[in-house]
Amino acid sequence: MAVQPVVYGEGTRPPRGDYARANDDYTCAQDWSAYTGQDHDTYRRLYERQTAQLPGLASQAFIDALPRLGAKDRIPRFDDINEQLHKATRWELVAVPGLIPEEPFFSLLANRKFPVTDWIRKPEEFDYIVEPDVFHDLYGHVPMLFNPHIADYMQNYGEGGLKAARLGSCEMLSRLYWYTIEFGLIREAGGLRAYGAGILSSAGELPYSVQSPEPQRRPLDLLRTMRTRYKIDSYQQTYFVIDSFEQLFEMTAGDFTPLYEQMRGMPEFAADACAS
Ligand code: HBI
Ligand code: FE
Repeated sequence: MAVQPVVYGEGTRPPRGDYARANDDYTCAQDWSAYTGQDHDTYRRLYERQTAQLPGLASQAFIDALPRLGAKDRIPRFDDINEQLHKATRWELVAVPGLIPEEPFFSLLANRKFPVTDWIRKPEEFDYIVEPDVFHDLYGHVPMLFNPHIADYMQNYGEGGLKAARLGSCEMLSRLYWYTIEFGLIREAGGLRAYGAGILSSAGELPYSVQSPEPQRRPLDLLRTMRTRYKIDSYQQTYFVIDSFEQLFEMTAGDFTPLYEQMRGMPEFAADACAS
């Protein structure tokens, strides 16, 4: 049965990936030989530009783990990264043709398999792309999977997602993912730093999220964060800050069912709302 692609955002764009080659669980093989010289050069240029600006902006845990991705001048083979990643936190990268529906996504996470989109943006998309490509998924997400607390938090998120799907609460839970794994900030000894993949893979949003006076920065709070809407195609107007990865893991380790019930009767917040 050919799996159906997922469209992102307002659903006007056809997805980029070739879903016909995906298995029933949406995974596919990373066809490394299909990458062109231009693809590898795009990855090299993205890697170089992003890495030059990490000091003082990216979480130290990210900076320390980044070399585990291996190749800097070409798109790495996922199997090469898996050797180290599995030893470190028992996670495994699997290739996917792009965004996949929530339940297959949650199932992969619940089994410590991280879906990595296997195509890369075109050179003309160097500065911005809406859908996650291999640079966003590999560079943005994978180094943090070497951190034991994030590794366990991501598996819990997958398990929690399967439960949320049964409870009709995926939208609230996806906001937690968005404001932590994608756009989370952390207070470290050196100051405020980014650990979210959407920030760490973006040349513009990395300095903006940590240094700009424009957005508001609030302590991560489940009831506030899961009721705060987000936009997928602009810099965030609100960032949520944690004090440590242990805090993130402990704060989210419990059963969310009562929280979903409690939030159903409460107002939501716009992405730029200042109210508490
Ligand atoms: N699919 N490949 C992929 N990568 C994601 O990060 C992803 C996804 N599907 C759904 C999704 N993220 C979010 O909606 C989660 O909150 C479920
Ligand atoms: Fe992502």
